[in-house]
Amino acid sequence: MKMRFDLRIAALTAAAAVAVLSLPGCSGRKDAPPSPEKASAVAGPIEISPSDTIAGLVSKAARVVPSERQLRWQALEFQAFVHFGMNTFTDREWGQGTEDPKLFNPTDFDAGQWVEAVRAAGIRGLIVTAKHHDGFCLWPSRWTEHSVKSSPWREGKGDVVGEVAAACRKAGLAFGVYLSPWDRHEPSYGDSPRYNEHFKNQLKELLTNYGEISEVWFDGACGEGPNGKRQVYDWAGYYALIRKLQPNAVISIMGPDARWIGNEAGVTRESEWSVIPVVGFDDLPDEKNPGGIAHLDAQAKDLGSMDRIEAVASQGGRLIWYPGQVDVSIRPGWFYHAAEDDKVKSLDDLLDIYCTSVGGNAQLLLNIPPDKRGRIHENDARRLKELGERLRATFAVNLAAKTGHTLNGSGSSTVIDRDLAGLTTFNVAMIKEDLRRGQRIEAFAIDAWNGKEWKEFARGTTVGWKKLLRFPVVETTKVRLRILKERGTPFTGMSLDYLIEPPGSFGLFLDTFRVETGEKYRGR
Ligand code: FUL
Repeated sequence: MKMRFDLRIAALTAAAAVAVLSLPGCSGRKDAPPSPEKASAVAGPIEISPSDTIAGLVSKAARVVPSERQLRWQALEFQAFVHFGMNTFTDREWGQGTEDPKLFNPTDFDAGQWVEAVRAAGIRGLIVTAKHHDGFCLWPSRWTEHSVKSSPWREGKGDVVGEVAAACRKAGLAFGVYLSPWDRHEPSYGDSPRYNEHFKNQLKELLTNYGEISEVWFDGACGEGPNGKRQVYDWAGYYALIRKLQPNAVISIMGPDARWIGNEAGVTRESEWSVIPVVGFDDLPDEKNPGGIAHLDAQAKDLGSMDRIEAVASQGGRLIWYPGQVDVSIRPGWFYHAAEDDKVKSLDDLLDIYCTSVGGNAQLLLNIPPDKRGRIHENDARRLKELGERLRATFAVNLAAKTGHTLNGSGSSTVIDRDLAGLTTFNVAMIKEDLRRGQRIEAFAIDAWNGKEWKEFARGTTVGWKKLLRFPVVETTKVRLRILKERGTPFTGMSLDYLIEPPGSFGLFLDTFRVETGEKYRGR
């Protein structure tokens, strides 16, 4: 049922691989210190090599920043994945491609209901499975008969992609598409050039007929076609088409903009880096390198530590901005199965997933599969509403806002003291880095003043887009954030003021439900 993880490792496109930068002052003799005045942020690969000093590598790592499209994508934080299609009607996870299109017949399809249900959870974008591995298209593609137009639904005049895109637009949600390159129906599959043309034709329809597409989600599954040959995908061609027709769209998983987190259980690493070292310079997935980016194992425990960066530098490679996306289903399966109606994840589980993904420097892509009616089932809709209410209640008031702070020191000794507005009670903390200045924090701790001395109540490693920490209730008048380890020595002149300006990048919150019930946090 689960896909082949080894094939899901992400890819870097030649299109995105802008000229590799060699920064003066950051390579050369082992003892040469990095040159702060020459350091500037780079939204693109930075070359690393055996001649880099340790300090030089740290300096380079601190300088890699996201592209504008990656930054916008990261700010979405929480998206819905919607698996809907032939499998919904056959009660399967993977179809064969031989299913009769007449089986596709939702009795009460309502894209507006999907959008309302996901918005209730605070979700800001939606990605629909326009075509899954069985090849059945949810839009009336002119390149195949295996689509909604051959189904009885709306007498073959319907367009799921069109209705969902319109509902998202109306509600202000970002809209993206999942398009499976693996197609078990299409006869040209396996005849590589012919299928690649077919696939690009379909991609073009999706990229031109449905307004702004925020994300194109590619899975890496690849099989043999009816001719017994293995399909060789034209990734470079797919990426070029997307960049041309939808330059703001993020290409995920088998793509250069966002990587798979490495599991489908909603778990992030304790240290989740967006600055990732990759070996070599040959980026596109091929037969020898189905994972895309050379030697990048999306499931590896360590993707971005300085040890890893050093190891990659010793072989020669690049540092890229490659943020993680957590795809996880609200139910055991990706598609709807009536037998799983009572297996919708609990609110606690969803909160844990939210805190460790959105609050763990990743984007959360929560799958919610509509049922045979074409509606999000009541049980899932109820859970989404509960989740949204809980998140809104918790994050409504930042108890650390509008209070004074002082900043002492810089680099690894940086301490930010913050006076609170009187005695304040909280059990959630939030820290954010300004990613336009890269991802730099390697370790931090937060202390509370107990009237006599500072007492540490939370600590963590990476921060990135957002770090959320949950802990037993703390009551204090003053907190301080200590940066224990930081990358980017060349930036010390600028200090860490980006952590507290603009307001909202440091937060303290009270999740009252946890106080009342004494609920235990089971995540990190
Ligand atoms: C996998 C697919 O094989 C699953 O069916 C599902 O779509 C998941 C999100 O990606 O690769």
